Amino acid sequence: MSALIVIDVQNDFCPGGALAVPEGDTIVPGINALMADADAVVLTQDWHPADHSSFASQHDAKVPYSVIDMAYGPQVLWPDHCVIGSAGAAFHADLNINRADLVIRKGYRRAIDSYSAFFENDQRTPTGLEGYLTTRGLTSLTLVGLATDFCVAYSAIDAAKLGFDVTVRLELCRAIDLDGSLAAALWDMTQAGVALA
Ligand code: VGL
Ligand code: ZN
Repeated sequence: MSALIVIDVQNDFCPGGALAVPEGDTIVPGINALMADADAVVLTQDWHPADHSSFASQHDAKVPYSVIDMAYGPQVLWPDHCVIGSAGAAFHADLNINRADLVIRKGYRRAIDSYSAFFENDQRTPTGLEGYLTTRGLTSLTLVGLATDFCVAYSAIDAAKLGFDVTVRLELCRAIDLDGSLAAALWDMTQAGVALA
């Protein structure tokens, strides 16, 4: 059984949003079309408290897109984005959210960011998605969404490590691409056994 996992198709990651991914909105019609073929559809939603530690605004003299050391390792600092309950955190208005069986939120703990839909950035704290998919017998996963080089890649790599059969549909993803992060993410996904289509 197959699940379509739609990563973070939220207003803040689309043009005009706080952390806009170029062309982030252009993938929405194709994602909606792909939902028809899936046995299950899961949406993820980046969901941060206003004082989240991944926001540059929470650190003295730090600018967005710089990197700091957190307790769990290096962390990129972002513009404030996807604040709980805000319009920016809402799904893109054209995304077919009614088709979703599950919405999984992530990044709601102040001290830990969470790119992956499976584990937070400490690589240990689970979101619960593995258990949901496993108990429903959903072993084959297709991932699409935003951003290719952060939340999509981290989710795909964790899924492959957990033993799921994983395909990323690159034409239905868009990247932030900071300092070669897209090329690195494509390489890391391939190394982890993720199929790139
Ligand atoms: C994401 C940066 C910060 C993503 C989320 O969805 O790729 N990137 N939070
Ligand atoms: Zn975030």
